[in-house]
Parts: sequence; C-alpha cells; structure tokens
Amino acid sequence: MNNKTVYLSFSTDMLHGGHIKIIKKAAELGRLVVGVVSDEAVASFKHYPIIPFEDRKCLFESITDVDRVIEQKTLSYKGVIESLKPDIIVHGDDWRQGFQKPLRDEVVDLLSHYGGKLVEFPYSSDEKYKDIEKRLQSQLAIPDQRRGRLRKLLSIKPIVRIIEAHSGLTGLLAEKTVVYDEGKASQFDGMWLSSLCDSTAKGKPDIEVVDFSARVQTVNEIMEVTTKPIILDGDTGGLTEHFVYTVRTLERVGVSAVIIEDKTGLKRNSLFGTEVAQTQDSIESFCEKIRMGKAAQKTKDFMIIARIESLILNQGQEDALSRAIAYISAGADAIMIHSKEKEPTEIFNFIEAFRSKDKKTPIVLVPTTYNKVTEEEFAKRGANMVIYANQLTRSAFPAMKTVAESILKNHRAMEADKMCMSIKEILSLIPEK
Ligand code: SPV
Ligand code: MG
Repeated sequence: MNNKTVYLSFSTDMLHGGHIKIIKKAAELGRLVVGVVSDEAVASFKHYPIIPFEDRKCLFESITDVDRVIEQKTLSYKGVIESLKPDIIVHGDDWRQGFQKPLRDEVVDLLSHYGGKLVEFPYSSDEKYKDIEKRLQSQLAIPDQRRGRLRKLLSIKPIVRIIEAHSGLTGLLAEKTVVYDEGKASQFDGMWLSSLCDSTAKGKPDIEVVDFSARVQTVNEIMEVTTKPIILDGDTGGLTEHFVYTVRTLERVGVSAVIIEDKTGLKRNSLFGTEVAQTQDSIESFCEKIRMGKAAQKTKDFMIIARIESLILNQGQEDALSRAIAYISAGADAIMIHSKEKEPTEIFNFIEAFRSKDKKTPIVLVPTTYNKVTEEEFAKRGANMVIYANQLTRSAFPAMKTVAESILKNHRAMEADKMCMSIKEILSLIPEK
C-alpha cells in the first residue's frame, strides 16, 4: 500500500452500499482518513443528526478500509486541510454546482498550495437510499426523539435560533427555510409557538383567551408536518394547580420547553409595557409554580423556562436579577429576560450582571424591538437563544391586506396577481407525499 493520506468526509446517519463502494475506492488511493462532520455542522445544512457524533464515529472506525477517523467541525475543509495536509481529498462530483461549490473552490485553492489532489467520483443518487434516508429522517418527529433536541442544541451551538410558528404552513417555513452563503448554511433550530401569533391567527387578543386545548391543537398541527423542537409560549402558566397538567401534556406530545412569564391576573402582551395594567407575580408564588411544574415532569428532556418581566414593568435590573436567581433555584432550566426598549443597553447590562453570578444557565432573548443586534453579538455577550417571536405574522398580514384592498379597488384580481405566488407554485408548495 502506498503512503499517501487520503481524506473523505461523511455527514450521513446511515451507511449503505453506496458509501461502502466509495470507501473501498478511496482506500485504494492510500491510507484513508475519514472525517465525520460534527453534529452542529450537520444540523446547519440538513437536519439534526439522528445518530450522535460519537456513534457515527464508531461506525466508521469499525470499517477495515478506514485507517483513522477524525472530527470535521465545519462544512469547510480548511481546518482539516491545515492540520492533516492530505495528499488526496475524495468527494462526489455533485459539489461542482450548488451550495457546496464555494467549499469545493476553497479545497482546490488550499490543495494547490502544497500539490494536494482532488479526486471526484461520479455522484449517483439512488432512489432506494433516498427513501431509506427519508424514513430515517421522519424519526426526528417522534415525541421521544424531538423533545430532548432543544437541550442538545443548547449544548452544542453558540446560540440557538428560533422562529415563530402558528400553523402547519408557518411550521414548514421554520422547518425548511435554508440560506446558503459562501459554503455556509443557516437555518432555524426550532419553533416558538407564540401566544401573540397563535391568538392573532385566530382573530383573538393576546390575553390567554385562546384556551390550552386550542393551543395544543396548534402544537399538533405543527408537529404533524415538522421535526424541529417546539417551545410553547405558556403565558402565565395559569394556576399552579393547572400548570402541572399543562407540563405533563406538553411533555407527552413531544414539546421541548414551555416558557412561563411572572405575571398574574389578566395577562396583556408585554410590548404594551406599562401602557396597560399588568401585575407581576410575587417571587414566592412564581417559584412555587416552577417547583410544582418541575416535579410534574417525567423526563429529563423537558425544560421549564422562567420569563422575567421586571424590565418590561420598569422594576429595574436588581429586581430582574434577584428574580432570575430565585427562579433558577426553584428549578427553572433557563431564563428569558424580556425588554421592549429599542436600544439593547438594559439587556446587555442584565446579561453582564447575570453572567457574573451564573456562568451556565441559558439566557433566552426576544429581540423584537432591539432588533439591530446580531446573533453573533448576543452569543459573544453570553446569551444562548434568540427567538424571532412574531415576524412571520407581521409580514404576512400587510401582504394579505394589500391584496384584499387591491381586489376591492379594482373589482377584479388581475392587479393583485403580481403580488401572489403562481397557482403552479401553490399547488406544488406542499408535496402530496
Ligand atoms: C409572544 O410572542 O407571544 C410573546 C413575546 O410572548 S412578546 O409578544 O414580545 O411578549
Ligand atoms: Mg406571549
């Protein structure tokens, strides 16, 4: 056998005959090092891996043609090329086009610096394997598989990115929207079942008037067509005696987390701030709700996230901080700190003060008003999750209203047509199988 180092990377959850053939061919070129793409990098461009990294690594280590297995932390090969300096990189020729092209260009450039070679095998996509892959992916929707994924994402990602969903259709947008840029892929990590958007979609105000059964119905609609983790906006959580049942139901159906806010009485939307009467719950009473909720859950996966309304209600940072500490000692798995200010100053100050006392409890933010800050900056400052809580609803409504007005004005739909997607597109938007 020659002494050449050959590198081939995999992001697959399963090994099939096609993979084994490529491994055999690659091993004929030299000593084969297999790169297993990290969970985070796989989740960025396809779906969350069903088989965790360590198990996927074991799978390749058991193949005789494979000399060594290493982790590939990013979709880019840069890190691997710099540390391994492979003589040959093997890849399917499918990456000559599409989102992977910038990755290929980078590989070609880096290899040229030291005379490395890229060997491309013709890519063949087999329907049989595609079908198995699809069936495997559908496993992600099973409640026991879905529920714990939010905790996993929090442990592997610098910041978890969540978007609002209030129907099957918005759920699909959250599930499937991917943006590619320079060989990197971005997508949402999960869904926020906003009380504001769920109520608005039903033509009702955001005052807990849409009852829990109706909220669970929305959860089920979304769950039927998606696989990503779901966080329910649980409003105040209601009476403690009722909240324990809420936790059990949500946990059973596969919801990953509920966020409850420390308000009591008639709940109004936080973004009203002090314009309307809103009452904050006492620390003791809210802690009791958290404690009872945590005691009611059956798995380790489910999360109860305590939402602090002190900044919304002008109670100041000290109040917010002491509540955060109390809620965590009552068992809260994470805290959400809310603000309606346009500037992020009070949020930044809170994060800094909180992180000086608590290094690891996840911090959740809803940057609706202070929206100029990027996710990277929030992560740098110590936040762990951002929720885009209402943007799909707020963008869809004006579009629908403009079209409705255009039809009324023109007594026909022709003028509105250019604002609509084509009939062909809407018919094929959701495939029949
Ligand atoms: C929601 O989306 O319903 C929320 C966040 O609770 S906010 O509307 O900002 O209060
Ligand atoms: Mg809400």
